[in-house]
Amino acid sequence: MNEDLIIKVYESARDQYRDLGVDTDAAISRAVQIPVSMQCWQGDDVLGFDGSDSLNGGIATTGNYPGRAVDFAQLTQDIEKAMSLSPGKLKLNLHASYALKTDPKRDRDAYTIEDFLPWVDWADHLKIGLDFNPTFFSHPRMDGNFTLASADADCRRFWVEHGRRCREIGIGFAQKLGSPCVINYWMPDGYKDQPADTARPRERMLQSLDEIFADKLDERLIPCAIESKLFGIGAESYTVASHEFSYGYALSRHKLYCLDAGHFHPTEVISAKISAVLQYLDQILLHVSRPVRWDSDHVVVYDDELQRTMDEIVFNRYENRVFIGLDFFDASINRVAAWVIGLRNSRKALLNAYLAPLDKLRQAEAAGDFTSRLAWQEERKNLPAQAVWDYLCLQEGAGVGISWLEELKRYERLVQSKRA
Ligand code: RNT
Ligand code: ZN
Repeated sequence: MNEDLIIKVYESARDQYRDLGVDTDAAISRAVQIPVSMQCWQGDDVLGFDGSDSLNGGIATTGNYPGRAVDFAQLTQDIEKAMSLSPGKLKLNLHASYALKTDPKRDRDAYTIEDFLPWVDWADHLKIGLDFNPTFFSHPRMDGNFTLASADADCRRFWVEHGRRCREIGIGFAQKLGSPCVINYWMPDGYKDQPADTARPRERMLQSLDEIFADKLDERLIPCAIESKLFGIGAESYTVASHEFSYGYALSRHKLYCLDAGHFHPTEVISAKISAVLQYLDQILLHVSRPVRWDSDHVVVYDDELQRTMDEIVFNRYENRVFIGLDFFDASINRVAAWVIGLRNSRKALLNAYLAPLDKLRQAEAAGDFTSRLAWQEERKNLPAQAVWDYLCLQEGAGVGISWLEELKRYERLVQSKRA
């Protein structure tokens, strides 16, 4: 589509929305301002750079599409490519396993910001913030699937120290980049079969987390979240940091709760939980993902649940209380395209939330006119949001329509396919 046509189509959409009381220009400027944190781990199948050659801890990447990024230069090149095709404000979400160790003998219990300086310089250069995650998986110091809840005191000490280091590193990121660094704690600890003792591991987990968070650091710079999970591969029967455990921890310790879309029973959805937990918590973190039959971490598509999730944030004015992070890893398609598709869909759903005829919906509801509410909800689905989206992409220089795909194919040919 040529530029003139995009603008013409946009102007007609703008008029249509105006008749419904929706300001499309305002919707665009709000939608592009919301930071979406892009997961670094989509680019290399969650392997990281600090020594592991296989992924464990109850998660798995499937597929063997060629062109996986294997080092800092390749991964940042891929991230930049994906970012250039994804409109709106972005952050990069880094895992501690992506350390570029200045001393090869240094282990995760001794990492400092020195081990991440190339990332900081890179982020600074791109003018984006960094979020962070301690990596409690893919490491020889794990005790089976256990880390912070291990019965082995030495093992626990190692992982507590890792968790503490990551808070300090996060403070450094926030200060150097002038943007808060959200830190997410996800621990895979759990059992394949039903344990005889479900309580003691949780007592140890709680104690370890309390030790990690004992130092009084400025949590406005490093909002810290605990991510719950229902089960992992090889930990199907019991997960220490379950929903009740993690939510309770966040509530009682003034932490954030991280809701991952794939970490609940298959008929549960995180969109239904946001306004409930925010009655009690100041802020939460989302891991926007897509479970297909299980916690499969499929690429985020533009489906009803994604829209409902973004609606919840926007309709309730939770923009400053909900941090949005993406969490999927797919190795069966071009990995950079996977990012672009997930990022574009997330932003498109945010835009569409701002384009909803919310006044009409809420007025109908307040009047008890549920007929009109349903009629408007259905009408909304076919309003010309695509025209507004195309215009947003044009303004942001992020590729209109599917033109990004051609650019991506070129990148695959010239860059990714040349990798060993
Ligand atoms: C695992 C959790 C966790 C990870 C990332 C890599 O089930 O969702 O968030 O996916 O930390
Ligand atoms: Zn997650």
